[in-house]
Amino acid sequence: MKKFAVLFVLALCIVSCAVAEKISVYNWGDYIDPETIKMFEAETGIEVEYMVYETNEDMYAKIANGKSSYDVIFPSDYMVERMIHEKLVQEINWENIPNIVNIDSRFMNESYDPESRYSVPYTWGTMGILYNTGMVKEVPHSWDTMMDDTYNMDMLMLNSPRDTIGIALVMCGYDLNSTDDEALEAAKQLLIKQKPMVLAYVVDEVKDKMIGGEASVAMVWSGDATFCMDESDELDYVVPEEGSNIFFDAICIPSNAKNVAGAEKFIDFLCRGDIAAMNYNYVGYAIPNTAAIEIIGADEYNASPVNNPPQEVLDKCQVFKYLGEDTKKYDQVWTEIISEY
Ligand code: SPD
Repeated sequence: MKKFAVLFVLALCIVSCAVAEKISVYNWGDYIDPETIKMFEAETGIEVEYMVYETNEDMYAKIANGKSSYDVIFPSDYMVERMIHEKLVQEINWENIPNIVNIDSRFMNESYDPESRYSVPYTWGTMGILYNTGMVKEVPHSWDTMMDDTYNMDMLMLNSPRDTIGIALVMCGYDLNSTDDEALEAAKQLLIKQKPMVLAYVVDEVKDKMIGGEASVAMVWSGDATFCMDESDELDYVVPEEGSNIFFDAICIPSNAKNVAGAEKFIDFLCRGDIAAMNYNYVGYAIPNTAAIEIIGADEYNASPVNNPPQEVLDKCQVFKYLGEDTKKYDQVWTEIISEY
């Protein structure tokens, strides 16, 4: 009888150990269809511990201080480059990601990961202005709109240092990736001058605010514009003529991940055509997944000018680069903008 009880406890332990596999996923807010997480858990038995961040810099700070361990993260281009440089992400074993065949080869080997050793393409997009057609005096074809006092306390800016400083540099006539002191000082002064006109610095809240008609114009990422435009016929999106940022968001496995095999299964799952199509329909961002685009229907997918900007728009867009030690200059400028009145 005693022997039976011991065996029973042992069996229980084996069962509970078998269901206890877990992965920890750290992603941008509103960047996955929650239903896909449930599907992954049901299909694999792996529990997903899911946490969100608002900016690359928030995510980086958590990973770089070494106190938190995640199995899957979603950095953008320049942040992938930085994390490779600082050995914070590990090489991907492509044998364990067979669904990588679904990713359009044009999105592989990008400059931030030239041999595609560390990152799996997830989404891409542009930065531009989302505007309420009933509340603006004209289509905001220029970034100067964001300095126009007609929109005093009626404009939203991104609470994201690299994006906002990058666009201010463009507005001052400098390169989006400039590290020149004079250029950064000009960008800082512009943003300080703009500050009293800004209703709020936001990230994910931009959607509720624009859909709710709380502001006329907002600096946004294209996928969020798509989401908002699906919800409101009053909203439209433009990439200003001075040029802008084109970004590529990727999936990586941090160097200190605890469950690499689980992370690989999750990443492979996200590369499946049906899953990427569900995520496209939910988050609104352009995707590099050809199998998903086939499921969505190429005509329907390509009909969106927001997610498929014409070549002349793309030609004016630049990718953010990792700036090495000069990143500190951006941190300093951002602190001064946010604290200055
Ligand atoms: N709501 C999540 C949005 C994520 C967008 N990433 C954009 C990165 C631009 N550098």
